[in-house]
Amino acid sequence: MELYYKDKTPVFDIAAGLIPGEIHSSHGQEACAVGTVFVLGQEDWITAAHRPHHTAIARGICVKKILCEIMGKANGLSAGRGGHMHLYSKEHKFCSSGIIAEGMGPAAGMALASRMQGKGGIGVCYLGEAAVNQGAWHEVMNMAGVYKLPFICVIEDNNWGVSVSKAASTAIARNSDRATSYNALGLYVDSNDPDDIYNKMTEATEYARSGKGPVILELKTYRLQGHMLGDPQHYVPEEEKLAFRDCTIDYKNKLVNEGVITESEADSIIADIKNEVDEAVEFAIKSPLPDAQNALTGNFV
Ligand SMILES: Cc1ncc(C[n+]2csc(CCOP(=O)(O)OP(=O)(O)O)c2C)c(N)n1
Ligand SMILES: [Mg+2]
Repeated sequence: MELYYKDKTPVFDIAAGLIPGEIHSSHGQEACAVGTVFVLGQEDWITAAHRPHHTAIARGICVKKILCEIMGKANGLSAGRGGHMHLYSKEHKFCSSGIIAEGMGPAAGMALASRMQGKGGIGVCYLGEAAVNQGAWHEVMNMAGVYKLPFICVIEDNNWGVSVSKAASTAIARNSDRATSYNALGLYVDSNDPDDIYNKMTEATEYARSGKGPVILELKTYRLQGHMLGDPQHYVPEEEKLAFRDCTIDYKNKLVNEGVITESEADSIIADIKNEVDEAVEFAIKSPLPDAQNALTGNFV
Protein backbone atom coordinates (compact mmCIF):
# COMPACT_ATOMS: atom_id res chain seq x y z
CA MET A 1 0.00 0.00 0.00
CA GLU A 2 2.79 2.39 0.92
CA LEU A 3 4.43 1.79 -2.45
CA TYR A 4 1.14 2.42 -4.20
CA TYR A 5 0.56 5.76 -2.49
CA LYS A 6 4.12 6.94 -3.21
CA ASP A 7 3.86 9.92 -5.62
CA LYS A 8 0.10 9.48 -5.85
CA THR A 9 -0.90 12.36 -3.58
CA PRO A 10 -4.12 13.77 -5.04
CA VAL A 11 -3.69 17.22 -6.58
CA PHE A 12 -7.16 18.21 -5.45
CA ASP A 13 -10.16 16.99 -3.48
CA ILE A 14 -12.50 15.71 -6.17
CA ALA A 15 -15.63 16.49 -4.12
CA ALA A 16 -14.62 20.07 -3.36
CA GLY A 17 -15.52 23.23 -5.27
CA LEU A 18 -18.48 24.37 -7.34
CA ILE A 19 -18.26 21.50 -9.82
CA PRO A 20 -18.94 18.04 -8.43
CA GLY A 21 -16.31 15.55 -9.63
CA GLU A 22 -13.66 16.20 -12.24
CA ILE A 23 -13.89 18.23 -15.44
CA HIS A 24 -12.29 17.62 -18.84
CA SER A 25 -11.47 21.03 -20.27
CA SER A 26 -11.63 21.66 -24.03
CA HIS A 27 -9.08 24.47 -23.77
CA GLY A 28 -6.84 24.31 -26.84
CA GLN A 29 -9.39 22.45 -28.96
CA GLU A 30 -11.80 25.35 -29.63
CA ALA A 31 -10.79 25.56 -33.32
CA CYS A 32 -12.01 21.99 -33.87
CA ALA A 33 -15.49 22.93 -32.70
CA VAL A 34 -15.78 26.29 -34.43
CA GLY A 35 -14.29 25.07 -37.73
CA THR A 36 -16.63 22.09 -37.97
CA VAL A 37 -19.91 23.00 -36.26
CA PHE A 38 -20.26 26.26 -38.20
CA VAL A 39 -20.46 24.23 -41.42
CA LEU A 40 -23.44 22.22 -40.12
CA GLY A 41 -27.12 23.09 -40.43
CA GLN A 42 -30.14 22.72 -38.16
CA GLU A 43 -31.03 19.42 -39.88
CA ASP A 44 -27.74 17.78 -38.84
CA TRP A 45 -27.15 15.74 -35.69
CA ILE A 46 -24.18 15.86 -33.35
CA THR A 47 -22.94 13.35 -30.81
CA ALA A 48 -20.02 14.84 -28.88
CA ALA A 49 -17.40 13.29 -26.61
CA HIS A 50 -16.63 13.42 -22.87
CA ARG A 51 -14.87 16.76 -23.58
CA PRO A 52 -17.93 18.41 -25.16
CA HIS A 53 -18.09 22.04 -24.01
CA HIS A 54 -16.45 23.72 -27.01
CA THR A 55 -18.68 21.71 -29.36
CA ALA A 56 -21.82 22.58 -27.37
CA ILE A 57 -21.02 26.29 -27.29
CA ALA A 58 -20.24 26.32 -31.03
CA ARG A 59 -23.62 24.66 -31.63
CA GLY A 60 -25.24 27.67 -29.99
CA ILE A 61 -26.36 26.05 -26.75
CA CYS A 62 -26.96 28.56 -23.94
CA VAL A 63 -23.79 28.99 -21.85
CA LYS A 64 -25.88 29.55 -18.70
CA LYS A 65 -27.63 26.22 -19.16
CA ILE A 66 -24.33 24.45 -19.88
CA LEU A 67 -22.76 25.86 -16.71
CA CYS A 68 -25.79 24.95 -14.60
CA GLU A 69 -25.55 21.40 -15.93
CA ILE A 70 -21.83 21.29 -15.14
CA MET A 71 -22.57 22.42 -11.56
CA GLY A 72 -25.43 19.95 -11.21
CA LYS A 73 -28.04 22.72 -10.88
CA ALA A 74 -31.78 22.51 -11.60
CA ASN A 75 -31.51 25.09 -14.44
CA GLY A 76 -29.11 22.85 -16.36
CA LEU A 77 -29.80 21.31 -19.79
CA SER A 78 -30.90 18.08 -18.09
CA ALA A 79 -31.86 19.66 -14.77
CA GLY A 80 -28.40 18.86 -13.39
CA ARG A 81 -28.63 15.10 -13.91
CA GLY A 82 -26.08 14.83 -16.71
CA GLY A 83 -23.08 16.70 -15.40
CA HIS A 84 -20.26 18.03 -17.52
CA MET A 85 -19.84 14.98 -19.77
CA HIS A 86 -23.52 14.52 -20.59
CA LEU A 87 -24.81 17.64 -22.28
CA TYR A 88 -28.09 17.17 -24.13
CA SER A 89 -30.27 19.52 -26.14
CA LYS A 90 -33.01 18.09 -28.35
CA GLU A 91 -33.56 21.51 -29.89
CA HIS A 92 -29.93 21.62 -31.06
CA LYS A 93 -29.85 17.93 -32.07
CA PHE A 94 -26.92 17.58 -29.68
CA CYS A 95 -25.80 15.05 -27.10
CA SER A 96 -22.53 13.91 -25.54
CA SER A 97 -21.28 10.98 -23.52
CA GLY A 98 -18.66 9.99 -20.98
CA ILE A 99 -18.25 6.62 -22.68
CA ILE A 100 -15.64 7.01 -25.37
CA ALA A 101 -16.79 6.25 -28.94
CA GLU A 102 -20.33 5.84 -27.59
CA GLY A 103 -21.61 8.50 -29.99
CA MET A 104 -20.65 6.50 -33.10
CA GLY A 105 -23.74 4.29 -33.20
CA PRO A 106 -26.28 7.03 -32.45
CA ALA A 107 -24.74 9.47 -35.00
CA ALA A 108 -24.66 6.79 -37.71
CA GLY A 109 -28.24 5.82 -36.77
CA MET A 110 -29.35 9.43 -37.08
CA ALA A 111 -27.66 9.60 -40.50
CA LEU A 112 -29.56 6.49 -41.60
CA ALA A 113 -32.87 7.78 -40.19
CA SER A 114 -32.39 11.13 -41.84
CA ARG A 115 -31.76 9.49 -45.21
CA MET A 116 -34.72 7.12 -44.87
CA GLN A 117 -36.99 10.04 -43.96
CA GLY A 118 -35.59 12.17 -46.80
CA LYS A 119 -34.65 14.95 -44.37
CA GLY A 120 -31.19 15.57 -45.81
CA GLY A 121 -29.40 15.75 -42.47
CA ILE A 122 -26.04 14.18 -41.71
CA GLY A 123 -24.83 12.57 -38.48
CA VAL A 124 -21.56 13.82 -36.98
CA CYS A 125 -19.73 12.04 -34.19
CA TYR A 126 -16.91 13.82 -32.35
CA LEU A 127 -14.31 11.89 -30.41
CA GLY A 128 -10.63 11.82 -29.42
CA GLU A 129 -7.86 9.99 -31.27
CA ALA A 130 -7.63 7.34 -28.54
CA ALA A 131 -11.35 6.50 -28.77
CA VAL A 132 -10.74 5.30 -32.32
CA ASN A 133 -9.16 2.18 -30.81
CA GLN A 134 -12.51 1.24 -29.26
CA GLY A 135 -14.14 -1.74 -31.01
CA ALA A 136 -17.44 0.09 -31.53
CA TRP A 137 -15.67 2.70 -33.64
CA HIS A 138 -14.59 0.09 -36.19
CA GLU A 139 -17.95 -1.69 -36.22
CA VAL A 140 -19.84 1.52 -36.89
CA MET A 141 -17.36 2.77 -39.52
CA ASN A 142 -17.71 -0.54 -41.32
CA MET A 143 -21.52 -0.38 -41.42
CA ALA A 144 -21.41 3.31 -42.38
CA GLY A 145 -19.21 2.28 -45.32
CA VAL A 146 -21.49 -0.61 -46.27
CA TYR A 147 -24.60 1.63 -46.23
CA LYS A 148 -22.75 4.70 -47.61
CA LEU A 149 -24.23 6.72 -44.77
CA PRO A 150 -24.18 10.53 -44.67
CA PHE A 151 -21.97 10.31 -41.62
CA ILE A 152 -18.82 12.15 -40.50
CA CYS A 153 -16.50 11.13 -37.70
CA VAL A 154 -14.52 14.14 -36.47
CA ILE A 155 -11.43 13.04 -34.54
CA GLU A 156 -9.76 15.62 -32.30
CA ASP A 157 -6.17 14.41 -32.19
CA ASN A 158 -4.60 15.93 -29.07
CA ASN A 159 -2.02 13.11 -28.98
CA TRP A 160 -3.09 11.79 -25.56
CA GLY A 161 -5.66 9.37 -24.20
CA VAL A 162 -5.47 10.12 -20.46
CA SER A 163 -1.69 9.51 -19.95
CA VAL A 164 -1.08 7.27 -22.99
CA SER A 165 0.40 8.85 -26.12
CA LYS A 166 -1.02 8.22 -29.58
CA ALA A 167 2.24 6.55 -30.64
CA ALA A 168 1.98 4.10 -27.72
CA SER A 169 -1.63 3.13 -28.41
CA THR A 170 -2.21 3.45 -32.14
CA ALA A 171 -0.57 1.40 -34.89
CA ILE A 172 -0.61 4.16 -37.51
CA ALA A 173 0.18 7.88 -37.32
CA ARG A 174 -3.09 9.15 -38.79
CA ASN A 175 -6.49 7.70 -38.07
CA SER A 176 -7.77 9.30 -41.27
CA ASP A 177 -5.69 6.67 -43.13
CA ARG A 178 -8.07 4.08 -41.71
CA ALA A 179 -10.71 5.41 -44.13
CA THR A 180 -9.61 2.98 -46.87
CA SER A 181 -10.71 0.06 -44.69
CA TYR A 182 -14.24 1.43 -44.51
CA ASN A 183 -14.82 2.78 -48.02
CA ALA A 184 -14.75 6.26 -46.51
CA LEU A 185 -13.06 9.54 -47.37
CA GLY A 186 -10.13 10.29 -45.05
CA LEU A 187 -9.07 13.89 -44.38
CA TYR A 188 -6.49 15.35 -42.00
CA VAL A 189 -5.88 18.95 -40.89
CA ASP A 190 -2.63 19.63 -39.03
CA SER A 191 -2.92 23.36 -38.31
CA ASN A 192 -5.51 23.77 -35.49
CA ASP A 193 -6.68 26.81 -37.45
CA PRO A 194 -10.49 27.32 -37.67
CA ASP A 195 -10.34 28.47 -41.32
CA ASP A 196 -8.41 25.39 -42.47
CA ILE A 197 -10.75 23.16 -40.47
CA TYR A 198 -13.81 24.93 -41.89
CA ASN A 199 -12.59 24.31 -45.45
CA LYS A 200 -11.96 20.60 -44.86
CA MET A 201 -15.26 20.21 -43.02
CA THR A 202 -17.01 21.82 -45.99
CA GLU A 203 -15.40 19.19 -48.25
CA ALA A 204 -16.43 16.48 -45.78
CA THR A 205 -20.07 17.58 -45.59
CA GLU A 206 -20.39 17.93 -49.38
CA TYR A 207 -19.04 14.41 -49.77
CA ALA A 208 -21.31 12.94 -47.07
CA ARG A 209 -24.44 14.76 -48.32
CA SER A 210 -23.81 13.67 -51.92
CA GLY A 211 -24.42 10.02 -50.95
CA LYS A 212 -20.83 8.90 -51.61
CA GLY A 213 -20.43 7.57 -48.08
CA PRO A 214 -18.88 8.39 -44.71
CA VAL A 215 -15.92 10.65 -43.91
CA ILE A 216 -13.19 10.42 -41.29
CA LEU A 217 -11.86 13.91 -40.56
CA GLU A 218 -8.92 14.00 -38.16
CA LEU A 219 -7.78 17.33 -36.68
CA LYS A 220 -4.42 17.97 -35.03
CA THR A 221 -5.02 19.89 -31.82
CA TYR A 222 -3.69 20.44 -28.28
CA ARG A 223 -4.95 19.41 -24.86
CA LEU A 224 -3.68 22.40 -22.91
CA GLN A 225 -5.09 21.57 -19.45
CA GLY A 226 -4.26 17.89 -19.24
CA HIS A 227 -6.76 15.04 -19.21
CA MET A 228 -8.80 16.76 -16.53
CA LEU A 229 -8.30 19.92 -14.52
CA GLY A 230 -5.65 19.33 -11.87
CA ASP A 231 -3.67 16.89 -14.06
CA PRO A 232 -0.09 18.22 -13.92
CA GLN A 233 0.77 16.29 -17.14
CA HIS A 234 4.16 15.12 -15.83
CA TYR A 235 4.02 12.35 -18.43
CA VAL A 236 4.02 14.80 -21.35
CA PRO A 237 7.59 15.43 -22.58
CA GLU A 238 8.78 18.99 -21.95
CA GLU A 239 9.54 19.63 -25.64
CA GLU A 240 5.96 18.67 -26.52
CA LYS A 241 4.60 21.08 -23.89
CA LEU A 242 6.76 23.86 -25.33
CA ALA A 243 5.16 23.25 -28.73
CA PHE A 244 1.60 23.59 -27.35
CA ARG A 245 -0.42 26.27 -29.17
CA ASP A 246 -3.51 28.14 -27.98
CA CYS A 247 -5.70 28.41 -31.10
CA THR A 248 -7.78 31.26 -29.67
CA ILE A 249 -4.67 33.44 -29.32
CA ASP A 250 -3.25 32.33 -32.69
CA TYR A 251 -6.53 33.08 -34.43
CA LYS A 252 -6.91 36.48 -32.81
CA ASN A 253 -3.39 37.38 -33.96
CA LYS A 254 -4.14 36.07 -37.45
CA LEU A 255 -7.27 38.22 -37.77
CA VAL A 256 -5.45 41.30 -36.51
CA ASN A 257 -2.38 40.70 -38.72
CA GLU A 258 -4.55 40.18 -41.79
CA GLY A 259 -6.47 43.40 -41.01
CA VAL A 260 -9.81 41.63 -40.57
CA ILE A 261 -10.23 43.27 -37.16
CA THR A 262 -8.21 45.79 -35.16
CA GLU A 263 -6.50 45.02 -31.84
CA SER A 264 -9.11 47.09 -29.97
CA GLU A 265 -12.00 45.32 -31.74
CA ALA A 266 -10.44 42.01 -30.71
CA ASP A 267 -10.12 43.25 -27.11
CA SER A 268 -13.77 44.26 -27.03
CA ILE A 269 -14.89 40.87 -28.43
CA ILE A 270 -12.83 39.14 -25.72
CA ALA A 271 -14.27 41.45 -23.02
CA ASP A 272 -17.84 40.67 -24.21
CA ILE A 273 -17.14 36.93 -24.05
CA LYS A 274 -15.65 37.26 -20.55
CA ASN A 275 -18.72 39.20 -19.42
CA GLU A 276 -21.06 36.57 -20.83
CA VAL A 277 -19.14 33.82 -19.04
CA ASP A 278 -18.99 35.79 -15.76
CA GLU A 279 -22.75 36.35 -15.91
CA ALA A 280 -23.30 32.65 -16.61
CA VAL A 281 -21.09 31.66 -13.66
CA GLU A 282 -23.00 34.00 -11.36
CA PHE A 283 -26.32 32.67 -12.68
CA ALA A 284 -25.22 29.06 -12.15
CA ILE A 285 -23.93 29.72 -8.63
CA LYS A 286 -27.26 31.33 -7.67
CA SER A 287 -29.33 28.58 -9.32
CA PRO A 288 -30.90 26.00 -7.01
CA LEU A 289 -29.87 22.38 -6.75
CA PRO A 290 -32.46 19.90 -8.10
CA ASP A 291 -35.30 19.16 -5.73
CA ALA A 292 -34.75 15.76 -4.09
CA GLN A 293 -38.44 14.98 -4.61
CA ASN A 294 -37.86 14.96 -8.39
CA ALA A 295 -34.95 12.52 -8.21
CA LEU A 296 -36.84 9.81 -10.08
CA THR A 297 -38.38 12.08 -12.72
CA GLY A 298 -37.06 11.42 -16.22
CA ASN A 299 -35.27 8.23 -15.24
CA PHE A 300 -35.92 4.74 -16.53
CA VAL A 301 -37.22 2.93 -13.45
C1 LIG B 1 -15.44 2.73 -23.15
C2 LIG B 1 -14.57 3.57 -22.25
N1 LIG B 1 -13.35 3.11 -21.90
C3 LIG B 1 -12.56 3.87 -21.09
C4 LIG B 1 -12.99 5.08 -20.64
C5 LIG B 1 -12.09 5.93 -19.73
N2 LIG B 1 -11.59 7.07 -20.51
C6 LIG B 1 -12.14 8.30 -20.39
S1 LIG B 1 -11.41 9.42 -21.41
C7 LIG B 1 -10.34 8.26 -21.99
C8 LIG B 1 -9.31 8.63 -23.03
C9 LIG B 1 -9.88 9.37 -24.14
O1 LIG B 1 -8.87 9.82 -24.99
P1 LIG B 1 -9.26 10.46 -26.35
O2 LIG B 1 -10.30 9.64 -27.03
O3 LIG B 1 -8.01 10.74 -27.11
O4 LIG B 1 -9.98 11.82 -25.92
P2 LIG B 1 -9.35 13.05 -25.11
O5 LIG B 1 -9.54 12.77 -23.66
O6 LIG B 1 -7.93 13.16 -25.48
O7 LIG B 1 -10.17 14.22 -25.54
C10 LIG B 1 -10.55 7.03 -21.41
C11 LIG B 1 -9.77 5.81 -21.71
C12 LIG B 1 -14.27 5.52 -21.01
N3 LIG B 1 -14.75 6.69 -20.61
N4 LIG B 1 -15.04 4.76 -21.84
MG1 LIG C 1 -6.83 12.41 -27.09
